[in-house]
Amino acid sequence: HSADAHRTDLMTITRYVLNEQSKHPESRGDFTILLNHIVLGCKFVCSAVNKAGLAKLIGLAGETNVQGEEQKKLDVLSNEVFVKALVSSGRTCILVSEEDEEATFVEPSKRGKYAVVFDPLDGSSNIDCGVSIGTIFGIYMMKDDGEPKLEDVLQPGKNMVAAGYCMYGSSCNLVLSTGRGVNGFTLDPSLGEFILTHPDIKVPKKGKIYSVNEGNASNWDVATAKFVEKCKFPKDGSPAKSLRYIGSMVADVHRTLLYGGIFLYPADKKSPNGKLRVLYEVFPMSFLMEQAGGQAFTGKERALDLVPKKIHERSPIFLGSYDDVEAIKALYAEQQ
Ligand code: AHM
Ligand code: MG
Repeated sequence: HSADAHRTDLMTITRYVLNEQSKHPESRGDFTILLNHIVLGCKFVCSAVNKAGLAKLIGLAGETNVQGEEQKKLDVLSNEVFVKALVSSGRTCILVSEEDEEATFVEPSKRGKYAVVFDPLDGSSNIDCGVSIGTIFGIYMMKDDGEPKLEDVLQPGKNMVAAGYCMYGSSCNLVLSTGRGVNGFTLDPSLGEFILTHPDIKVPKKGKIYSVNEGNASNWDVATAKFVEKCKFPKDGSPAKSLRYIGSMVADVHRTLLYGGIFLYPADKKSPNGKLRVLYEVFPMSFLMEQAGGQAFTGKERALDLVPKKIHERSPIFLGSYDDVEAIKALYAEQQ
């Protein structure tokens, strides 16, 4: 009968977070409310992404609607939905989005104690060919009750109280950590609810896959080049690793979490700080990877120790299975 129980006792993401919170009497449901607004944003983007191909086919995209407005691009639309949902939650003070040059300071009457950093639609160059894309988010607690300042979001990743992503793929998957492990939820479209399908995700200690844009190889530093060489031509008798690279961070990290291995976006001569953004790409994914038992390294330090100076700062990143990240750390140590 346990299989029956599994199907009828649905652990929704709201129920899960409420359960978590009841262990912490000091939190008064504010986090649950904030998360519900993030979840709403994810459901909206999921539905918009699913319709995108069709809209294009029947000639909606780029055309004007009844109000005479041009159809908004999906990433712009997603950003607006997230900003409005987060502000109206009444639980946020500062928002940093990849889409907005400046941080958004929430007006005093709608302020709460959280700061949210997010990339509303990462990998948007993949939309037109139907490849998985996603939303990435991280949540900080404001440092104090005073006026919100940019410093409140320029905190190291280890100070995040929660982080997660939602992947819009063959199914819609939301992966979340509130600092006590990682859990995966899948959207049941008929219920409109995220149901716990991947409890307590642990990344395998060592993986068989490496994931990197090898087109940049001629510009890599010595440690990265040596590492990838070892993946292909291991000298210790272990089998060569497989290469998988989607070019959509959420999808590449999701696979790494579930199957193990390593995801790299290293520095190169053309981009000395790599490509990915610290606050809303590197930090949330590093937070999840550590919470799942893996590691995240910048080439210099533990990724979550980095203290960003600017909201759109970039950093090289190596994250994934514990042993695989250990190997790249050793190669960087050799270069010292
Ligand atoms: P974007 O924020 O402009 O969509 O770029 C971020 C994406 C990530 O999803 C992905 O990991 C990376 O860019 C791929 O970059 P590249 O095409 O250089 O390999
Ligand atoms: Mg992005």
